Amino acid sequence: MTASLLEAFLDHARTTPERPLLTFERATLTYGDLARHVTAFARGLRQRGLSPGARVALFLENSPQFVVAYLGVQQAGCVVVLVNTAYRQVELAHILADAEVHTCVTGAAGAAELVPLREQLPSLQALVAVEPLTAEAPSSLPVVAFDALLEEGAASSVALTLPGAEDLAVLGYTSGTTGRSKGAMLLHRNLLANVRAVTEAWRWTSADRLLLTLPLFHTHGLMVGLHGTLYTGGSAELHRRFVATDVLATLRDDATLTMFFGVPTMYGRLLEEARRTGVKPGRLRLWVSGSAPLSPQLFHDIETEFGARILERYGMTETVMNTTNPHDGERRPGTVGFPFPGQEARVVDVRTRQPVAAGEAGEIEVRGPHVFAGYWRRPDATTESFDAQGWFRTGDLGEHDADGYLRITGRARELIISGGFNVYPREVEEVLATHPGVAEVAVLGLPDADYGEQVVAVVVPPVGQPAPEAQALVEWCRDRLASFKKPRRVVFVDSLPRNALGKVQKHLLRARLR
Ligand code: MCA
Ligand code: AMP
Repeated sequence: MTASLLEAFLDHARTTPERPLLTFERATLTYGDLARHVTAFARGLRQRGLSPGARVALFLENSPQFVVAYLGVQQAGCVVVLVNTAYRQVELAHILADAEVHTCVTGAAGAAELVPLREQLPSLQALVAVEPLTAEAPSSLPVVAFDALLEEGAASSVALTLPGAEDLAVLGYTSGTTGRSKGAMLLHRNLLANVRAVTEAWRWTSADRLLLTLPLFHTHGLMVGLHGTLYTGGSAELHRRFVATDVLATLRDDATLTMFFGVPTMYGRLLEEARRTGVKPGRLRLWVSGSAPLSPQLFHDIETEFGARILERYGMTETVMNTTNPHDGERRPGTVGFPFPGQEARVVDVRTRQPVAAGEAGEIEVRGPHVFAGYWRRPDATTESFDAQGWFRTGDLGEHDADGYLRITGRARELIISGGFNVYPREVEEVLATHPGVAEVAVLGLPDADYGEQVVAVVVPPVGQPAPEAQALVEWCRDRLASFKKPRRVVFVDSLPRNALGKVQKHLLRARLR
């Protein structure tokens, strides 16, 4: 019995080593090539003293090294910690300390961000550098070059045991209402169950070739795009990042591609680029959208311009993929379809926690083998998120159509989704509140034509002081947090509307600012 996605990949590498797997900047790696590097990476880590269960962070852009490190960490029996490359010191220090990361695989920019945090991260013992570093690492933090680690591993014969189904594979950091992110513990069996369900539902086979331009440090690119490719024995063209002009040209020129996955912002930009240049993509068998709501307007515009009905699906870091529109039946715009095979989803009343009838709104709950094992070292948060029957509370609001299609209608928790990246208002508020020109602040999301939602800060300056420059507040955030979390708009007010309990009434601010 296959216990992990890693094992499924190694099986393909054994039976069809010559099959192409990953093309990146015109160079192609076969299954056999990748497996050799993965095993060498795993041995290199073990040779350097990492024990099974140790946490290894990937703070890396898309590249073949990312894929080697991701699978290599797993083959060493260690746990992958995913880190968005946009994260700055506040986010990095929290994640690396919370997960007690032992080793971080990164590039020059990542090391420059990390090295000043050395004192705050006593558990961090080593960096694996995918390129020469510009920042000098302290002597207490050994740096090994990625290629040197592979050489060490290739020369080593250290024994490796494949991870078991119940072992922890990945910590995916995601925030709750508290603003401090928590590590969602995904076991090997969760990843395997979900990739089986997704590939079955989407009729994904070894004949498929995916254009993968989503970042690999988040669930969508990694656990849908890469996992599906590895599981089916298919192949992918990987881009370092999404650039609409390049993606459209690739879709026009490369007739071997069969699938594209993206967030709605990517579809909006492809459409705009196609209209501007007259360039049309070739025919694909499957276009998938997720991570944020796809507007019915964009769905129809893509159908008109590209001749394709996008398949929209719904997922979360904690659960990977939850529901999907049908591959073969009607793909209904504005909905996220039905649970994947072997999984369940329901809508419950937020007070009674009882399932509601079709057409009635409530909170979406999910259950099944794809659902994570809990939050890392946060039993309180884990208990709050599950009921006694094992249903996980997603924090998303929704309702069912009469014939069962699920619609996401809102969020029970405070969350802004900008271009598919999550921004928790509380985290931005905490950073802005430390600026001397801010007495009070509320952060909220307003509609944005490109990113879906944009971050807006409403600021009360200290009494008797002039308001600071809006740009100074934006820079304050940019220096401390990922740049995509900075406010796109700053509004100054004399006071914030509050209810009798003193809670800021964001819905009033939202109505006023629209
Ligand atoms: C970049 N910027 C953004 C965003 N992305 N601002 C707001 N929202 C964003 N999403 C800012 C940068 O900080 C920078 O600001 C400036 O835009 C230009 O940066 P650049 O990298 O050129 O950005 P871009 O080309 O505009 O990027 C747009 C993008 C990217 C390609 C749509 O945001 C992206 O890759 N999104 C995908 C996110 C994703 O994979 N989510 C899945 C999460 P400055 O110049 O001022 O510094 S997984 C998930 O949600 C669940 C599981 C699910 O269901 O999938
Ligand atoms: P993350 O914490 O990055 O895993 O983001 C998960 C959240 O993204 C979900 O809880 C939803 O709020 C949102 N999301 C994912 N897919 C969709 C979708 N198709 N439509 C609307 N929201 C979505």
